[in-house]
Order: sequence, then structure tokens, then C-alpha cells
Amino acid sequence: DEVRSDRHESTALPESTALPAPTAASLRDALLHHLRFTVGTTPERASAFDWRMAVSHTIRDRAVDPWFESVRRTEAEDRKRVHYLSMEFLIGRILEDAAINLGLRDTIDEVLDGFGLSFTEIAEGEPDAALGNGGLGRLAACYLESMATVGCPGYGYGLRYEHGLFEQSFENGRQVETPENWLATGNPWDFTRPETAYRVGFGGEVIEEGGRRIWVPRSRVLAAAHDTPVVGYGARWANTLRLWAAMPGAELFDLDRFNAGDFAAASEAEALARSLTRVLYPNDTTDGGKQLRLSQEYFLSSASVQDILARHLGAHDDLRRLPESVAIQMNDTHPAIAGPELIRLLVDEHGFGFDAAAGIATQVLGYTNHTLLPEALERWTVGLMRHVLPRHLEIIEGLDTQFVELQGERPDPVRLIGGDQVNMGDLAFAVSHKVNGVSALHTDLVRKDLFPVHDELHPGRIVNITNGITPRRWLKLANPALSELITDTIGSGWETDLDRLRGLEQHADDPGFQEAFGRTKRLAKVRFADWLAAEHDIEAPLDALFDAQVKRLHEYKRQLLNILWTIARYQRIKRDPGAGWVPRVKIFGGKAAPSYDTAKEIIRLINDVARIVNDDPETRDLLRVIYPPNYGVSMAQKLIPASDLSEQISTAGMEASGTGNMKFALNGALTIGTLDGANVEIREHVGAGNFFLFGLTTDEVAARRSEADHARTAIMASRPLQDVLQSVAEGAFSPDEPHRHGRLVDLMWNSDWFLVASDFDAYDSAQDEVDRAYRDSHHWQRMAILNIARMGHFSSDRSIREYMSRIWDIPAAL
Ligand code: GPU
Repeated sequence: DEVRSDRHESTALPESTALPAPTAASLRDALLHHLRFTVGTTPERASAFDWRMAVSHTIRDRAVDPWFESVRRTEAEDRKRVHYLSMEFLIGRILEDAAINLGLRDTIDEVLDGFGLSFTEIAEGEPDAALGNGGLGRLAACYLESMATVGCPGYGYGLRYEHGLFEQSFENGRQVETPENWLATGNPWDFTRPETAYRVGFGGEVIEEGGRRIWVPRSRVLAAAHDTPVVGYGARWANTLRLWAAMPGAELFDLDRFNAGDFAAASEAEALARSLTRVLYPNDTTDGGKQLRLSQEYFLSSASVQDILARHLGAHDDLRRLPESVAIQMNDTHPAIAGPELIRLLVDEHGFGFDAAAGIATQVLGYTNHTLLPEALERWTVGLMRHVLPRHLEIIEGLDTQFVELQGERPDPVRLIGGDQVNMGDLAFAVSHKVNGVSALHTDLVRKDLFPVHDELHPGRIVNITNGITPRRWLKLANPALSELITDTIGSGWETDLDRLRGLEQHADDPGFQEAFGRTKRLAKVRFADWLAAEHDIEAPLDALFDAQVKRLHEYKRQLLNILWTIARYQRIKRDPGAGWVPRVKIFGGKAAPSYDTAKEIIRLINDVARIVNDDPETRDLLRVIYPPNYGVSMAQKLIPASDLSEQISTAGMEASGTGNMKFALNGALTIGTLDGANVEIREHVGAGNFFLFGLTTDEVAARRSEADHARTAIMASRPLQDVLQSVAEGAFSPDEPHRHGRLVDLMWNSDWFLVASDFDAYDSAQDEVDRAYRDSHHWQRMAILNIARMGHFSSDRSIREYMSRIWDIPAAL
């Protein structure tokens, strides 16, 4: 149901319009041109905003040639492309990242300097593109950047939410959410393509006509493309991030119904269009159950699959050969309806038989699983599915029948539709040729606990691809001082070949290098502390150990363990102030889903503890608790380089991978962590001696949970924990409302599903070990340097190359 085809992207650039070489002089001319003709002002009158717009357009222009050239080559060489479908892209700011990848970071700096302006200040005016919740969305952003850097032809497909993740503030320690508004001042990065638009149907019924099933939707919404070029490092390749916006417009208004007097129905599609891409669902590890969410997922899937087929048919006439030119990767089950949608289009619109269509879909699709948490495994009721997507329900029933047949005589077969629920994980598995977990441990558990039957029926379909992070944003951009030191020491090249960091190993014991590394850490601390003071009026003592836990608030991530331990430390300092404590700043950051009450109570406890501890003159030089509000990508870029200790303390078996863990270690923070997710592999790479391990293993967690009264038993065995819980229960941190945290204390004693009590003493001992190691500064610096040197494996370039060879079957174009 394409409205107009894509003409823009295949247009090769005529020689004559190619831009002049990007010298300071030519960039200056371009900047003044944009200031005058795009922004409509003069250097004398331009505000910081005006300058940022002009700079962004100047930089964006430079992405266009590599972008067109990449499309031209992909088409000329008829290359296979990957299409990464994700409900989330947690990008952050774009300007500085683009400038770095285009090799223009220093030149534009120089140009702005000529106007008495600071590039850094201008860049920091840009709002974060926060079209995601946490790790899953940030991973998608790292992967797009790596695809462009290694030369993997492809597209990111997502939704252009008008409002990204909510903004968090604290009122009396409580989380308050306000709408985010990143588009309010215009987005200089996207190319709007109102003519590249598809109709997406919702609801209605399926009728039979000449032996064919025909879906007659009740309403149709237009999906319009907005494209952002994604340039790889060195600008040798660029891909497209295509975000769909639901478009109101004449197309949507049902004039026939209106004329027939059905006024409400006539504007139904219009109302749906207005709400579809209005706002990102703020749940991390989603707990769905909302019709609008299913509609969003279908809107993304349908528009993207239609676009993919249209592009294929623009160059080939045979859809049977789709798997030779197209791979589609589903980022968790959120876009899993793309499977049934592809089958529907092949069967209903292109005349394929069901089995042939399902076969093609399966060869094209891949599914990445990001969680085992039962509340996060998407399920939709059959009733809702029939109401929103009646034809897709029939197709899922067909796939279910196939899948049950495959299981032969198995007594209690796994069903894609179980009872009155459609299981999106089972569906995604059934329509994919590869299913991957995101760390070695997680993939093991996916095999054993989540999909044992599927695994038996399709041996080899499940593979592991451990997550990665882009070293451009998370080292070169975020930590310029350390990056420079690294380049001075081992030369450049590590940006695209992160294994070269190994070259730092031989300097780990060198006091000169240690000192230089220490200076970069200090600089990062100053930068972060200055920002904290300016932005949040929070003071951070620079000589303390910076101990950070930043991530979404979730019980399984155990911020509660961290804050309870902080209270224990506070009590000990009070008891024995002169015991030679290592000064610590405990840094927390992260948002709770607005409906997640327990997570919000934990936020309040942290803020309550901060208020008491930070105001206590006896302890404030030795212990500080800070919780800057509204953690996001840009805050992470400042905080991570400044950190000494990285808290990765989830209950074993529950964090699929973690990626923050990688960012910290790459910036020379040591990890205190459990054997969970990618922690396991990080520890193997950096060396067990350079990692503070504690806690129950996955198997021990399962065993402990089955012990009656494990919480009470563990608390009774730990005097420090008892004291902590008692003080919280008595209101030591909420004197105005002594019982404020009673429910959390009660949860600890009576349930403690996440085994905070069981791991408390082990965590406490590991924290003692941290102090001991930190006191020996040479020892600490050595460990930190070895962490950096051995993190090459965790570049997202490595992850993407694995996807290309093991799932997508795409060779690098470069
Ligand atoms: N993750 Br499912 C999210 O951030 N959101 C989700 O909805 C789901 C998973 C995270 C995992 O919790 C984290 O362990 C992992 O590193 C990340 O996805 C990327 O794989």
C-alpha cells in the first residue's frame, strides 16, 4: 500500500554538486551560509540555538556524500541489506558524534573559536534523542553506528515518537515525571519524506472472496518516513535510520462514512494517527497489555516490511529471492508481528501459498532475545489480537498448527497460542532462522529455560552474540583526555580496531603512564563535578572514590542492595570515624517506570539516605550519596569516565547482558559484580584478579529461592544487615514519617525474591576488598589500565561482524 516510492535515495550525486574539501575556510563559509539562509539570522544576532542549528546543518551536509555513495554502491553491487527493527533507539546527542565520525571535530572547533564560540557549549545545547528506555534502545543505537563503521549495508527502522522517555525530577525525594519534548525546537538531523509513506490498517474483519481471505481494516493510518543519516567512523560508509511518524491528513479522513452520517467513525483513524507515535512507552523490560502498544508495534512492523518489499521490488522482480537481498532483525519481540505481516503480504498481495511464504519469512527474519523475566515476555490476548489484527491472528493460527505438527507425538506441545494468549517469544522463534541471546550465560539460559522445546526441534537455531558498545561515543567522545593518552601511547587506529588497546598492557606497571592515566581520571572527575554543581547544585568531593550505579531502577538490578550497604557503611563510620575509611561518593542514577511502585520506593529511600548522610558533619568527608535526576545518555557520557567503581550487582541469571558494565570498564573503572550477563565474559577478559566478584551463582540462586524463609535466615545471620533494616524501619532516614519505608523492610524480611539479604555479606566483603585495593594506588591504577587494555572484545564492531557472518549472511562492503 505504498503511497509514493523512494526516489531520493538512489539519486547519485553529480560531480558538480559535490562539496568542497572540508577546510576551516570552507566550513566557515558553509556555516555562515546556513546561519543566513537556513536559520535566517546574522552572526551578530545569532543565539546559541541559532548557532547550533547552523553548525548542525553544516555538519549534516557533510554526511550526504558518503550517504549517497553508500546507497549507490549497495544498489550497483546488488548487496544484501539488513533491516534492524526496534521500538527503541536511545541515541543521545548527535552533533558531536557526527562531527567526530566525519573527522571534523577539531576543524569545526577552530571555526567556532574564530567567532568566540565554544563547540562544546554549543553541542551541549542539543537535547538527547531519547527514543528508548535503557539498554535495549542504547544497544540499537550502538549497533547502527557500528554497522556504518564496518560497512554493513542496512537500515534502522523505528518510530519517531513526539515525546521520548519522560524527564525525571525529584520532589521531596519522590520521582516526578514530566513529558520530554525533543522536537519542540525542530530536529536539524532528519530529512522528512512525506512522499515516502505507507498505509497501515487496523481492526475490521477478514472476508472470504473467491477462496481468498481478504482483510478489510476498519481504519488506516499513514506512516511517513523521516530519515537520519548515520555516518560511520572515518565517513567511509553511511546508513539510514528511518523513523515512521503517524501522519494526520486528508487520506485518513473517511469521507464516505462522514457523509453517511457516521461522524465518530469517520474521524477514528485521525484520532489513532494522532496518538500512535505520540509517546514512547516508558517501561523497561516491558510489561505491556495495552492496545495502543500493540498498535505501535504493528505500525512499525507493517510500514517497515512494506518499505522493504517496495525497495526489493524496485530492483528485482522475484520475491522468492528475497532472502538473498534482505535480512530483518527483530530487536526483542516488540516488532515480532513483522513475521505474520511479511507472510500476509506475500500471501494476500503477492499470491504465495502459506507454506512458501512462511518459508521465505523464516529465512529472512532473525530474533534477538533480551530477557528471561516472565513479566517482560510479551503476550497478547487472542481477543485483543483479533480486535486489532484479525488477519494476523489467522496467520499465527496457521503457524501454530505447523509448529504443533512439528512436535509430533509430544504429549503437551508448546503452542504459539496457549489458552487465550499469543506468545510473542514463541512466535518470533518460529518465524526466525536464528534466535540469539546477548551474552554467553544468557544464551545458555535461553536454551535451557526459555526455549528448550524449540531448541530440540531446531538445533543450531539459537546462537550467542554477546553485546558490545561503540568505542567512538563511549571512549573517544565521552573521554577525550583518556583517548588522547591512548593515542599518544599506542597510536591511532584503536577507534576501529579496539583489540589494539592490548598495547596498553605493557604500560600497566609504568609509574609515568599510571600517573598520566590518573590525570585523565581526575580531569573527568572535575568535568563531571563542575557539571553537577552547575546543573544540579550538587557537590562531589574530588578526592573520593567515585562509586557508581546507573541504570534503570529495577528490583533485579538491586539498587536496594547498594543503598542498604551504604547505610551499613554510614553506621560504621559513625561508630568508628577514625578507622581510616576510604572516602566514597556513592552515585546513583536512573529512572523507574511510572507504574513501578517498588522501584519508586527505592528511589525515595536513596534520596532520603542522601539527605541524612550528606548533612551529617561527622561523615560527610568520608561518605556522600548523590542522585542527580534525569539520568540519560548525555549524563552517562560525563559520569562514566569519572567513575572508579562500577556497580553491576544484579541477581545472577537475571541481567541478560548489561552494557553499562562495558562502558565503565572501557573507561578504567573496576567492576564490583555478580556472575551475571556479560559480567562473566568481562571478568574472563580483564582477568579475575582485576574484578571484584561476589554473590550467588545462577544455580545457587535457584536453590536458595526454594529454601523456605531464606530471607529471614540470611538477615538473622548478618548483624550489619539487621542494624541497617532496623534503622530504616525506625525511620532514621525519614524522621518526619518514620514508617515511610516499612513496605521495603517488610519485603526484605518476608519475600526478598532478588536475594538482597542472601548476598549482603558477600557484597560487604567485596566492598572491603575494593577499599584495600584503592588504598594501594599503584595497584589500583594497574588494575584499571588492564581493564581498559583488555576490553577490545566488547566493541560493538565485533558484535556487528558476528551478526553479519552468523545471522545475516552479509559480507562487509568496505
Ligand atoms: N533490556 Br526485554 C532492556 O533494556 N529493555 C527491554 O525491554 C528488554 C531488555 C536490556 C536487558 O535488560 C540488558 O541486560 C541488556 O544488556 C540490554 O537489553 C541489551 O541487550
